[in-house]
Amino acid sequence: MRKTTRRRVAAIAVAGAMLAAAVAATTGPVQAAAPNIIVNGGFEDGLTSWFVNNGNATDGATLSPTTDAYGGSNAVLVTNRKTTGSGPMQDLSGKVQAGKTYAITARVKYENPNSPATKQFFATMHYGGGTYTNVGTVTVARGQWGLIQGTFTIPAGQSVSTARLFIETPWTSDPASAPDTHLMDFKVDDVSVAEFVPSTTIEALGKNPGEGNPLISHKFGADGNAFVHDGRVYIYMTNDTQEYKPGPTGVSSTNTYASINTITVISSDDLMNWVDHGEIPVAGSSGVARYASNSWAPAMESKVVDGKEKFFLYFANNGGGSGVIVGDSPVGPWHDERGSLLITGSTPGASNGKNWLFDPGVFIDDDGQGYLVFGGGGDDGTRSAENTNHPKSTRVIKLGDDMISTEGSAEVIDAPLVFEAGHLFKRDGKYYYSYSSNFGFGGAIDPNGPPTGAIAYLMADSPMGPWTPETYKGIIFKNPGTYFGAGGNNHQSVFQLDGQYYFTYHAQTLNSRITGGATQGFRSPHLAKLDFNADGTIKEVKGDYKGVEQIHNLAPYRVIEAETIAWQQGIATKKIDGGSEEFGAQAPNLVVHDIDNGDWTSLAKVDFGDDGASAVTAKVRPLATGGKIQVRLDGRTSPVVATIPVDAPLGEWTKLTAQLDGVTGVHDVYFTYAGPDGADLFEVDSWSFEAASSQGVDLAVTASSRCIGASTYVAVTAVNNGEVPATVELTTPFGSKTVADVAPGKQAYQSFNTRAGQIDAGTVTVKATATIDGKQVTSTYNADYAAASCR
Ligand SMILES: [Ca+2]
Ligand SMILES: [Ca+2]
Ligand SMILES: [Ca+2]
Repeated sequence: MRKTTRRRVAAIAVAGAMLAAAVAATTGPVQAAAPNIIVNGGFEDGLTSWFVNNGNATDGATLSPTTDAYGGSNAVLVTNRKTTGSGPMQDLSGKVQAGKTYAITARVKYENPNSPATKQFFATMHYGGGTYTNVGTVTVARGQWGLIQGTFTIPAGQSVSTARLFIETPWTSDPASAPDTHLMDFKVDDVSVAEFVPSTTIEALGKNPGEGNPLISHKFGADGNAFVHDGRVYIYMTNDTQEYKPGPTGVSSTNTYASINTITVISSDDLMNWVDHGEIPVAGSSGVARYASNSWAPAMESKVVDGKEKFFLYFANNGGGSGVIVGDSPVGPWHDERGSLLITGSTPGASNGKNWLFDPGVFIDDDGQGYLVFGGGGDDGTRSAENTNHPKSTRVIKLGDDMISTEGSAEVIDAPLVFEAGHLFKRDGKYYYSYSSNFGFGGAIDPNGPPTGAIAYLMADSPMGPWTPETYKGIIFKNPGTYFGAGGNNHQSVFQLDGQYYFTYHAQTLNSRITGGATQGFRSPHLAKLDFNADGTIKEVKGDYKGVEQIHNLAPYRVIEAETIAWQQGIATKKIDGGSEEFGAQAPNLVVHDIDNGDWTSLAKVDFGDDGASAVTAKVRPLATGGKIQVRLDGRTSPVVATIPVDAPLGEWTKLTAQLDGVTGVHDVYFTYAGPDGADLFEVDSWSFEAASSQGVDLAVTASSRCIGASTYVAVTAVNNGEVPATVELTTPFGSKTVADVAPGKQAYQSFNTRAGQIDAGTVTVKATATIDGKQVTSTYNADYAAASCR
């Protein structure tokens, strides 16, 4: 099996030949797996493929094997150096290509007691002639192995016919004048050069424990539109993550929105723990609406049509039009019922020839009539005050009963300084049209209207308005730049949950935390409470990281998708085949992946009750040996209350359980992931907890191993010592069996054929469920069996 590399690389700026390279302080992205192109990088084959750099006539040194290795049992020792460039070299001609980016790592150590306490080392590429480029570096303490790291892109026009890599110390013209400083002996081990394949996994802590904003920190999501269904709020967002392409320094190119053709969905019923439902493929050749090329700024409503509740997801096909797809549930499956865009330039009243036909906002009134607001832009190039303050670029139109057609003509909304992000809602018989103001079209901005890039609103007595400048009531939310430094566009929605109104907005907060301040247009969803004055006007919202309060505790005694996350660091999510155990067979199911040693996820305010939890179960797919899940309460460095060893067959989904003792009351639960460094440890699909009970199901469980012929068997016996019948599930590594209605005093028994002549000692798990005093109670027992050999 080929060993793959997977490591964090430090960002490195490479300067000219033999000059000190400046190393940036930021942590670069984790690189995805790619093979090492260095031969014998660990010197386990002695000096094979290595020689002394001979780029200059004066270079010279002696290479010899040493058993003082960083890895394995050998390394290389460099002695008798004549120049600072005299170090071990390998020829990469024909292996590296111009224009490609590579990651380099190597271990280096020097021990000369007369040398400085620290010393810088370089990995350097020599492309022939005088072209030397430092591609990785470290400053290492004397006597310790240091890690040379770097990423480098070979310039597009660079000849690589004599590409060579070597390890050296910083150049100086007269090294012999201070040989202990410049020409010390050193050792090198574990040299690796691999093509750099950037990972889009976000490594930064993007959402601080205890805080509510941004709602998610493992991906982006813009233009959030909230939709409440069955006590749960779903937020549909422009999938900015499609444009996120971090380079070797961990910084992405700017978000142009051009490639965005999916909509990302999250949901929560408590406003702190958010479930990732993945991406809806809306536009493009593999989208539901193949006639569209983009899916920006979604909006969602549901309505019973022909006796069946349907879910209508509207989207902007860039600035040119708007479409709608139809779902069977808030998370699909999705259908194209129309076959063409809903709003185009030929929609009656929609276009004035200069406005955008995007940003659909859907609203259904109490009488079942649907409305769509849309539109934006409208700069006519005149730089006039009239065009700036009254571009009249947005519209409202009635929807047909089917919600996928329009009725009549679109009416102009004359909202002061309007630009985009129209959203319509109703409260106490009043209708509200909120929108983002523009950033100036060149004319003087009317001080009686909103400031630029803010969320402003109008109030009227009908969904159709008329929406005149006289209905303008002020602003709800200033530009996000006011609160978070990074500004940009502004987008909002309003929803009601448990009697409270909330306001969604977006801000480039995760983007800014990834880069340490700079932003490239990647937006994240935020929430705030929305309060009203007695006259129905809106109290201004202020942006913050604190967000909103969790509105109720999380119930643990059930399946909880592992893609339910309050706070996390270092993980990513992906969709897998099959439905969701928690949300149903038709709902998409995601798993947490890219789990490295030190990564973690968490659930906020889990209520274990007075009797507490007796066990925690993870549905996992092991990818490496030696991984484990540690469960902690109230902090990611708090004491471990349970450990789930993830030792099961690699690549197979399996449920693993650990017992919990004395976990009662309400706690934030942290799952911290541990295992060997550099390995992709496992994936997690779901969690579940089992309630302890003062009235548990009373079982006596025993397990044993024995031989029948040449095969080993594991036998499990569970005697029901309780007073009511119990359903008993016997689980071993060799299979499981469920016995229903085991009467008091009776037993469940199964002998499992291991189909092996020899087995190691192990543990069986027995789960019993019974109804005690009208309450369903589940108890879990473990029992050990001995190793056996029947050969
Ligand atoms: Ca070695
Ligand atoms: Ca990770
Ligand atoms: Ca899942």
